[in-house]
This record gives sequence, C-alpha cells and structure tokens, in this order.
Amino acid sequence: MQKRVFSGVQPTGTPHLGNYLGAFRNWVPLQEEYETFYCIVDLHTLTLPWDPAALNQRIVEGAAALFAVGVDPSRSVVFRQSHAPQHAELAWILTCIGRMGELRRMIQFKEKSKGAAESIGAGLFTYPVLQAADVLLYQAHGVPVGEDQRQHIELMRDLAIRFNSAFGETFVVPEAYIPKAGARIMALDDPTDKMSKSSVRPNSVINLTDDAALVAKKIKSAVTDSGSEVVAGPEKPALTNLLTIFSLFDGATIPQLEERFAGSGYGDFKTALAEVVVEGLRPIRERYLELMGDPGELNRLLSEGAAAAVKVAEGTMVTVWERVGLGARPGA
Ligand code: ATP
Ligand code: LTN
Repeated sequence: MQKRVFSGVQPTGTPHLGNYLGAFRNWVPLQEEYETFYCIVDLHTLTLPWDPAALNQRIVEGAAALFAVGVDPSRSVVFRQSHAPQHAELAWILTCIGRMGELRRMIQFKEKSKGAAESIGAGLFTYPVLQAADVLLYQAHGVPVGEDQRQHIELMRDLAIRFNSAFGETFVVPEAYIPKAGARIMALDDPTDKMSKSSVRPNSVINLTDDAALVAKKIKSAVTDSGSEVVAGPEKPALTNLLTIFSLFDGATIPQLEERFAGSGYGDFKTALAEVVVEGLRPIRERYLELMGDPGELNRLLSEGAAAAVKVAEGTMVTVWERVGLGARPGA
C-alpha cells in the first residue's frame, strides 16, 4: 500500500508566506510519492473566538490557497474537517486516553491561553487531541508541518503508542516532516516573533494575496539588524530571516547570497528581495484570484474530497469501535 501523508491548515485568515514556505510548498512534491490528505481544519478554528459570518468564506479561501500553490485535487484528497464526522468521534476517544499533564505542557496552549487561564475555552486545551485524531484516522506515516507543530506531533505519537499498547495495534505512529529551511519564518517587524495569521500588525506578514506594491512596501519597512552587512547569523536574526526567504524563492544558498550582496547595503538587498518574492508569488496569487472567482467549483471539489476522506476514516473507526469494546459501528 502506498504510504500516506496528512496535514491541515486552519481557516483563520489569509495564508501567508510562513504557511507557504514552512508547509504548503512541501505538500506539493509529496503528491508524487504518497497518498496525500490535506484538510481545512474548521473545527480547530472554533477553539478561539471566531466570526460565524466569515467562517465559510475562510474555508473556501483556504482551499483556493492550497490549489493555487499546486495541490492537485485529482491527486490529493482535500476536504473540510467538519465534513468527516469521524474526526470529532475519534477525538473524544483519544481525549479519554489523553492526560491532563501532557496537555498542560503544550507550548501553543500556554501561549494562546496566556493571561486567561481559567476562562479560556476547554477546546483550546484539547486542541492537540483533535489534531491527533485528524492524522491517526488516515494511518498517515508523515505529517508535513512547520516547526511550531513539532510538539503536537510528539503528543500524537504518544497517543497512538498508548492506544496501540492498550487495545492492540490499530494506528500507524506518524512522523513529523519538518523542512530544514523555512520551518519558522519570522515576522517582518519582529524577528523574535513567528509570522502569524493572527498578528494584528499588518506589516509583519506577507499574505499570499498581497499585490506587488504591497509586498515591496512591507519588505521595505521590514526591520533590519545593527551594522550594514547582508549576512546571516545569530547576531543578525532579521537578516537571517530575510536571507532565508530569499534563498527559498531564488534557489541560491545563504552563503551564495551573502557573496552576491557583499558590499551592497540593506536597501539594495531589500529591493532585490522584493523582486524575488513578487515573482515567486505572482503565479500563486493569479491562480488564487482565478479560483476564488468560482466558489461553486471549490465547494464541489471539497465535497468530492470529503467523500473520499470519509471512506478511509470510517474504515479506521470500525476497528477502533471494536478494539475499545463499543462493538459494531452503527450502520456497519
Ligand atoms: P498562525 O500563523 O496564525 O499561528 P497557525 O500556526 O494556526 O496560524 P495554520 O494555518 O494552522 O497556522 O498552519 C498551517 C501550516 O503553516 C502549519 O504546518 C504551520 O506549522 C505552518 N506555519 C505557520 N506559521 C509558520 C511560520 N511562521 N513559518 C513556517 N511555518 C509556519
Ligand atoms: N495545528 C495545526 C493545524 C492542524 C494540523 C492537523 C496539522 C490541525 N490538524 C493535522 C497537521 C496535521 C497548525 O498548523 N496550527
């Protein structure tokens, strides 16, 4: 059987350069070798306050972004998490074998619940358990994600191992596929902070939908480090981030870029970087806008994806139901 890959994106806002370089662009070549499942994780979005009037639109935008970067609906199963009810069902079973202590250690929970520990939604606490269910349902071997997800994948491995040893071999224990470069793209206005959809600072993030003028403006206003040399290194976090972005679009290594820009100032480097990013994003942006012109077609593709996903997910649930002693699945 061909090995599987699963990954997810939250429909929380316009996807950005970090999502693209850390995750989506790596999802495309995996289609050659694996059976690929890419999910718009709409139930995860309900773990923080959301706008019900905007959610559906966000989901369609998420799908358009994936297709625009090269995820191919004829080769990948692309679907909405809420359209495969098995995700929520398996999440419940896994919640019952998950432990308070291990969930309390999750960095993302600690960060996102900061200052509101007692009033935060319980769903934010069990978020990684739903994420484990997402992947384990499909018996996926690989989970291509950015660095921020490493701890969640560790937890999902622990849950799979715990379940398998308690109830018998049921789940493939998945591995994180984290790229060597681009796994943590930093905010343009603060190289100590991850580039993030949830940022309220508009100049911190380059969205995949930004036009050439906006990309150039944001790069021009990006913070730089002291000194004037275009070099990477621990004492140059801002330049390291910009050089990483340059390198991923251009193909040249960071040492090659340092050589190319030896003697140039930050200004010239930023001008060149803006050109490379604009050219790299141009086909994605054009395709995205074209796809968004036909939401009916995007919804049709998502429904087709859901039908394929449900088949696989239900197969796993039949085994899970029996293993834990709930017996035959209703309708089975
Ligand atoms: P936010 O960016 O607001 O924190 P998120 O982390 O919830 O959003 P998702 O859309 O759920 O983002 O993530 C999709 C993928 O993008 C994940 O694999 C995640 O690891 C990756 N990713 C998100 N931000 C970055 C970043 N700054 N650099 C590299 N990868 C990233
Ligand atoms: N938590 C992830 C999104 C996500 C995911 C998944 C990623 C939900 N379910 C399953 C990989 C596999 C994030 O990027 N914030």
